[in-house]
Amino acid sequence: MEPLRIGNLELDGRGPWVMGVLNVTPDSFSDGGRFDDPGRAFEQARRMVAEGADLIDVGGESTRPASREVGAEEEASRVVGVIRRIVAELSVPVSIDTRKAAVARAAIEAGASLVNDVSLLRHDPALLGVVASAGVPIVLMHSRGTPADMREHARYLDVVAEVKNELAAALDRAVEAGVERSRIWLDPGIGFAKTAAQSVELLARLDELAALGQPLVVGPSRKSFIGEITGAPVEDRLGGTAAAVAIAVLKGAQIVRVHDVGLMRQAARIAWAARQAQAPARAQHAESTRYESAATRAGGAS
Ligand code: HH2
Repeated sequence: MEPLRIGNLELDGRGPWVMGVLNVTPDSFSDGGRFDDPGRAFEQARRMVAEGADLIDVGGESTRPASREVGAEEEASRVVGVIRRIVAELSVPVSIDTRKAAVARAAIEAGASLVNDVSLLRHDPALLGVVASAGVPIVLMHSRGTPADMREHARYLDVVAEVKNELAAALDRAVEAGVERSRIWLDPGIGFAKTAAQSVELLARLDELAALGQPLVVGPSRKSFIGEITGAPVEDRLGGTAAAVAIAVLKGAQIVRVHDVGLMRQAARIAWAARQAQAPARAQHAESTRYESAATRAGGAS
């Protein structure tokens, strides 16, 4: 796989990337209203960078179930100044979490170097053109329906196979529209049109999505599946988030999108180290299977 590039940074195999969440919104599910003032948003970005964030994902519209859609102008006005200041004062790449072409364009002009689309290209047909012509990477996150009705779409016979097929179709669309394959990252969309059981299954079988050959982003941070399984309220889901981050990285995620950067960076790094430690064992297993099948072909199956 080619190294991941964003702006002039490169993910060179040294470990998972941590994407710090910055919601400049009044109504996000876990931090709504905490950072909707530009000064407080910038301070939060600074804190996340100090804790080891590799990039900051700035969003100006909540997409939690049943959230209110925000107009492009209002959304852009929430994020543009904050992005400009982060890019100027903190040396960290910024991604823009938006479904809208106009917001993506304004954010890229302000210095964002990645577009994070939670609509899987369904919301705005002009988004791909903006991404392709700017030459920035894009995260294609799996979802169905809209934030208003996504709960009704959590119906799958095999959630992993269907998410994989829908991600593969979006990947093809992006490539056809002129986005370079190496600039496309995929995300199973934990909690988006997924029940708690489906979200957990996607984490547990994430390696099946790795077969698509693209970098994987996973965003389990503080989400409701953790509350449903553990009973913990949204302000007390650090342990559940850390476990989900560790599973995601062990199963093949390269980027984790989290609110609590310092703690989740530790969890991600331990899981990454464990994954590296498994690699020789996997290679050995592949080698022994090869010997076995050669022996079987030669008739020496004893
Ligand atoms: N989750 C949320 C928003 N954007 N992007 C990616 N790639 N993956 C995710 O899992 C993901 C995402 C929802 O979380 P949050 O931003 O904290 O909440 P809200 O949508 O209420 O602002």
